[in-house]
Amino acid sequence: MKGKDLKPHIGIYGRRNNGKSSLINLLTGQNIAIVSEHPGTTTDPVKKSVEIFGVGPAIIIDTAGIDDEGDLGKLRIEKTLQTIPTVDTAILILAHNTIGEFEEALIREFSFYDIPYSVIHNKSDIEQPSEDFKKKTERLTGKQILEFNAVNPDNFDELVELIKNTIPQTAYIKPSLFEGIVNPKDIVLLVTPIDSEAPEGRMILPQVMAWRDVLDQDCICMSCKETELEDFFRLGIKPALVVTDSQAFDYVSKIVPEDVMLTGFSILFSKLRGDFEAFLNGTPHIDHLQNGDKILILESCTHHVSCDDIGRFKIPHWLEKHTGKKFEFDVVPGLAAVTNPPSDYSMVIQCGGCMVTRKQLVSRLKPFIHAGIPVSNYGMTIAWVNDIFDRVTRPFQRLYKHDQ
Ligand SMILES: Nc1nc2c(ncn2[C@@H]2O[C@H](COP(=O)(O)OP(=O)(O)OP(=O)(O)O)[C@@H](O)[C@H]2O)c(=O)[nH]1
Ligand SMILES: [Mg+2]
Repeated sequence: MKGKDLKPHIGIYGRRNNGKSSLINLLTGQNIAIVSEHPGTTTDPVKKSVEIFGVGPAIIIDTAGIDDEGDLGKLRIEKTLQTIPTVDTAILILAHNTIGEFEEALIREFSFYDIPYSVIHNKSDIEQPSEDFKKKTERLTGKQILEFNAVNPDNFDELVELIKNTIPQTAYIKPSLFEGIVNPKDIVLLVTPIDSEAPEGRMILPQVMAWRDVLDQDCICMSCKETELEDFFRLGIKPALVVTDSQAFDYVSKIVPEDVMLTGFSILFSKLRGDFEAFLNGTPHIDHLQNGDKILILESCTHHVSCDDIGRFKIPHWLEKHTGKKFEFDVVPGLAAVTNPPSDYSMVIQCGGCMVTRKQLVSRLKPFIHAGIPVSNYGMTIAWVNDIFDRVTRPFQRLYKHDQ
């Protein structure tokens, strides 16, 4: 996982002119965001990697006012709302004793996506929060407000403390790939094909990350190409687990003895990428799909050509070949919004998600899981159409309940 994933993502929300951008400048001690007395200064969401006093490195997202007006305003509000699933924590900025339907809409989104948030009454130097307002806010949010002013604050430390306390630990913790699957001193064999797409002189990031994680578990890491796999097993060494590139599943599974656990890099990485249990339970639905069913392919990057090929061509082809049926496919790239309602789809297949955070993937799939639509990912789908799903998910049985 890249370093940026370990920085908490903090989103700032509220009506126009409430002081969202001012707060960002104050927190970072820099003139990062444009501030003006004209409502509607910030138009598109602005994402910045920053260092926040007392909090540390973070990604902060400034947004357009949630009460923006007109056609363009509506589009801006939509953009603002779309950032919510991508943040680890949110700050709701109120001012002028005002809380109403705009804030209620935000609060609904926060709770749907399980985003912790804090509530600040800014511009308290102009207008102090009234008792009625405090009560109403507490009723709607279940929280006490922090009285604040971003121009001349006398309780900056309280603000920092509040933000620190609303960042969940999961925003920092790097989950382990192998924890719970192997025991200390186990031997783990990584099967790493070196084909024409492999970079010159080095291994690719998932392989390096896996190697490092094996060592972190106090295990022994070994590695070979698929072409030396048979030679490896002639050595008489019995690994506790073999991890292979998913593209070589078919070949590798025939060589690795049945009593040796086998899985794929893409399956392993789905532990870090999205709701593993939902993928585990959703994938077998492939065999219940009907002719003409609509399948949504969710990509998370916009530029990775080789992934593009897997999601747009290979997976649709394999699914139709495996089931002998014809489906309709919708592909949504990047973190773009899905315009159709979840119920339009019979199944959702998510890419590996190497470009986004776990939280972003979990949030993206949440509306579908909520609507009872089965979800899978590339790795598990590839395993299913190769009739190897049960075997390559077996190593995870200790960790997750399996419905099937
Ligand atoms: N008196 C006072 N003025 C403030 C405070 N916070 C911000 N302002 C002023 O309010 C105006 C709006 O501040 P911004 O930070 O641009 O507000 P915003 O929420 O980002 O506004 P939009 O980008 O238009 O949605 C600016 O003139 C700020 O200087 C405060 O706590 N007290
Ligand atoms: Mg602004």
